[in-house]
Amino acid sequence: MDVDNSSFLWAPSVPLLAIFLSITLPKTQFQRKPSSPSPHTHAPPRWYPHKDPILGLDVLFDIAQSVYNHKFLTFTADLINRFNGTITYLSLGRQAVYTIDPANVHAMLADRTRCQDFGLGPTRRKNWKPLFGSGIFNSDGAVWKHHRSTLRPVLSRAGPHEFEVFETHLQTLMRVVPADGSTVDLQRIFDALTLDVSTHLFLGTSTEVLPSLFGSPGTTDGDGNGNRNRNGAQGQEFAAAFNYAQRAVSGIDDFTLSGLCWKFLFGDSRLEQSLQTVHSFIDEAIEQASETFHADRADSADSPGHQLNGRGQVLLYKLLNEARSREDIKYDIINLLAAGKDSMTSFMGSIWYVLCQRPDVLDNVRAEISVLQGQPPTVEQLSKFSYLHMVLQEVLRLYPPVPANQRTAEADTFLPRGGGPDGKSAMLVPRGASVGYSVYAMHRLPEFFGPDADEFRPERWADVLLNPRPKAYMPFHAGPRTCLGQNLAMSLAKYSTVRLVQFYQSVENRNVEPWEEKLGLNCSSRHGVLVGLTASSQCVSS
Ligand code: HEM
Ligand SMILES: *[C@@H]1O[C@H](CO)[C@@H](O)[C@H](O)[C@H]1NC(C)=O
Ligand SMILES: CC(=O)N[C@H]1CO[C@H](CO)[C@@H](O)[C@@H]1O
Repeated sequence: MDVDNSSFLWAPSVPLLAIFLSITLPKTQFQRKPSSPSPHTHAPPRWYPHKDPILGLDVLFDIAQSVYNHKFLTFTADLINRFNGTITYLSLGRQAVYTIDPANVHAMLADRTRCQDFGLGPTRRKNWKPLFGSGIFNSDGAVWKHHRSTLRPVLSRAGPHEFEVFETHLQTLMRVVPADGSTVDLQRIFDALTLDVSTHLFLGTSTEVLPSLFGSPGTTDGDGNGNRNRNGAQGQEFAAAFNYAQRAVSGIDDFTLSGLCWKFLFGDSRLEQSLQTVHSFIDEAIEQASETFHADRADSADSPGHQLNGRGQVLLYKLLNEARSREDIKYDIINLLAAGKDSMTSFMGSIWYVLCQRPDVLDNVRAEISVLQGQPPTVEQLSKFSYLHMVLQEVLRLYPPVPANQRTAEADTFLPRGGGPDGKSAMLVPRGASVGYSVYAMHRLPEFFGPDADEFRPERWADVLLNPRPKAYMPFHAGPRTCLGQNLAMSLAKYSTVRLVQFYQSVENRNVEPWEEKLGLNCSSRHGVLVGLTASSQCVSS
């Protein structure tokens, strides 16, 4: 399942590298004159002092090296900081921008008049198409708007139904994961857990990958309606195919010599196969659900009020209820699974990476949730744990699951900073230029978070100064494309943190290496999150 181990050392980092180098750019003329002068005054961009003024290979080399050393995030942060937050540079001869200035990032993502000038870029739309279609993750303009407005209302806030699903899978976790003090990798466990939870929530049946990791049968009974349980081996096959397809469409392995040779000689037959596995898994789920859905419809014609037999909570049924095409529904589901799974794994992994090394923080959480006396929290109770909330905000600050991202200018436009000799004036951004941004770096800016910005200190969120939140804080990014799963993500993270603290009396740190980035589709810990768990006597499941 873990393809990363076999790949060339810096291969997983390539999406971010591509972002920095804007390899995904369409043809952009170097220092192209803007076609329509804007009413604002702009200084010329402040250029990186390239040693190679034609292609900018000097930057390429430095970045490749930082990626090789798993220091891309800190390297770019330091570099851009030296240039007052924004730099214009050459990426294989094309003009590109990199910024960690919150004013620029807000203008690009959230400014009403500006954000429409920036899109995902044509190459991403093309490369991602085989897996994501023209889903929410891979479309701009009217198509994106259509997906966004359909998905927003059906991705409801987490309520009692979602909590019940979380609980089911956390019970499984507690049942199958060794709690005798032996070392386990929580990141791997969370990777399985988040897939099991999201398939359960979105499809109504869970992949049950987590128990099969430990050679244990699943316990949930699918949709409880006699439909075939899509668990165990089939779930694992889907998980492996989905992971591989995500990597392949993102082009990660194209940057390794072995990957390229392989593709040249044999084509990517594994991608074809993976895509087929993913698509048929989802197709089958939709097929089953729609049969049940129509049966329910027929029933409820006889007895109104009995609609959907309670399955109305499942996202897939809600989408069927909207009478959308199967194709549309399939891509919505695939896009949602991709959006939620890796980012959630990263988030939960980071929470425990911190907790196992900070007994003081863990003790405070334990004290706060002791009112529950080992019982699962209700929606209401969970929302009241303010210390827990601060801990999670602080984890998202120092370890943002989506640490860097990119947009492409789709028109000649401008950004408020990056021009003039000191980089502090507005500057033109020509059509086709890519603009990369690092949330990781923004989250560590002392101007916004104080001189101890690099430290994990949840209490900072209680300071009035940081209330309302600083402009530089955007773990879910900002503007019209801001994360749609934010509420669900926070609820699942909080709920599972509470339950795991209750389940385990001690969580011993077994990480020996310092934290290093593992960049892939999202950012996680390269060495995993290693802990030794000891079950609590208070809260053992029956
Ligand atoms: C801690 C966990 C998560 C983090 C940090 C996160 C972060 C993000 C970020 C930064 C974006 C914006 C990407 C961009 O602007 O290019 C995004 C988009 C999105 N996220 Fe999340 N996400 C998380 C969990 C989830 C979950 C659980 C779901 C699904 C239920 C989800 C669904 C989405 C969707 C659908 C979009 C696309 C929105 C659009 O383009 O209009 N996310 N997420
Ligand atoms: C950053 O800004 C300061 C003051 O505005 C200026 O003196 C300095 O030269 C700038 N640094 C760079 C690298 O442009
Ligand atoms: C490189 C990267 O960060 N990839 C994705 C991680 O997950 C989020 C959504 O949760 C996507 O928006 C990113 O594109």
